[in-house]
Amino acid sequence: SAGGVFAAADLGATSGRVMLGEVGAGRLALTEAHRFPNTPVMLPDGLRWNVLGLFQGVLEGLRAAARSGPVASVGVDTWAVDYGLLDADGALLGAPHHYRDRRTEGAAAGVLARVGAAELYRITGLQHLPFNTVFQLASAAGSAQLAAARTLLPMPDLLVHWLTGSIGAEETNASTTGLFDARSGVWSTELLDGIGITSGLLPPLRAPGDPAGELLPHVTGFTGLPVGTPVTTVASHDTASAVVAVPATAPDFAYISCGTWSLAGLELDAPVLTEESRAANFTNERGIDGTVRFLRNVMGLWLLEECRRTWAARGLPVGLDELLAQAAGAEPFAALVDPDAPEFLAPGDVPERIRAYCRRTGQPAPGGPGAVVRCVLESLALAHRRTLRQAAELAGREIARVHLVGGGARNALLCQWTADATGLPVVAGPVEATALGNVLVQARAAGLVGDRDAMRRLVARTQPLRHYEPREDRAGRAAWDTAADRLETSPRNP
Ligand code: LRH
Repeated sequence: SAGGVFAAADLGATSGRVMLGEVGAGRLALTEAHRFPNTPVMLPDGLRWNVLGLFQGVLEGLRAAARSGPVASVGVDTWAVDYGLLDADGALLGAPHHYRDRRTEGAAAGVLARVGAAELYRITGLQHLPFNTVFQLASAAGSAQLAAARTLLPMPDLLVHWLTGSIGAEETNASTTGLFDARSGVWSTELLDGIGITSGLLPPLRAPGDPAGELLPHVTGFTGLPVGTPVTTVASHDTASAVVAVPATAPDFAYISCGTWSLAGLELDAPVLTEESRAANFTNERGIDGTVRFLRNVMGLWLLEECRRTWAARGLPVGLDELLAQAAGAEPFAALVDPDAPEFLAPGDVPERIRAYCRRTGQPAPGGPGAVVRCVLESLALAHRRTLRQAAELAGREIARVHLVGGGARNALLCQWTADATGLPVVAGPVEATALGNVLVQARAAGLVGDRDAMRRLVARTQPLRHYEPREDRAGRAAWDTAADRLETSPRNP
């Protein structure tokens, strides 16, 4: 029967993994070949990705994959916006910076002075995040590194380059750089000229499904995969891959790709580039088949992860089940924060930053882990509510159900509270949406699955999903409405 196994290398902010996806008629099954931690490293000049360690993890994953049987092709996705620079010999110029590095603080101002925020949005349709590639490049302006750079490779494309020798930039990820034209789907030469970046720095674009070359001889040698094993371009922005695997069976859905970030929004046919959309800081990132991921970044489970890291360093228990049980028992709506407040972006003592936020806004500061976790999860659920309501309004669409995919689908409290806060049913799962989306695009290129709807139906039929209904009682609903109003009207920095 027609079928195949596809290897998905998926690098996330906390771990990388190589997953194996078996695809056949009505079948889609995922197994983990290898998982490895992703720990950024602080150097005197900033926070860096350990990109060599990550590449080695991918190679080890592919070796494990080869041991388990034939692999039809390989695909790579990672988080967006970060990149490596190659010199004229094709060598990597230093370890890539992590987008949470503080070097971009204030860097946007120079770009905005030259191009103007409205103009930038008109071209790129991109939400303003201080770490967008365009602002990272601005913060490096005048550096010896940038002067020596001949090619910029976004993270997934850098890894594909090391696997195959090929040079290209995949378009879903390119759309997050702030250098890409949201309407025409190509690099914006107008913008590059405006901010003084030579267009030669940016490699040719390629689309999900395009071939990306074959594994280099030393890669096949190390991994044991056969010579000629192809690498397929996938939706290499992890969020784009996750959206591919949203198990929607009807068009009126919203999604929340919930992991380190909560990426909450809609799939559209065309970008929304209105002034209202810009003011609400919505983004028009590219999905597969020319679709638009109209969404907003919500700070996401990063807040909880940083709390756990802080508490673990003090020897406190940080088991997720235990923390969620404590949160469930803590006082409801005691303190609420805007998860997108800039002070939560950089790594650090998030529990203390939350307490400082609460003191500043006249709220009781949550003391123990249960109260802090309750504050984080209620605040995230309210941010999900605000973001999805805005998305529907800005795009002129109705939402009938919310698909929450990614690691957050394991967090039953967050799923239930998202249902309660939005007043919409939440379908939670799959947890491994990104790896599934990576696999599905490869399988489609191999002719094993059909269009977007067919891919989604396959996910819906084969993956375990959990359903959360919003609570119906009047008092319960009113409590969320009141909490939402409280957060909307309370100034972050009185
Ligand atoms: C999620 C993600 C998100 C980007 C951020 C940098 O992993 O790719 O879509 O905004 O990382």
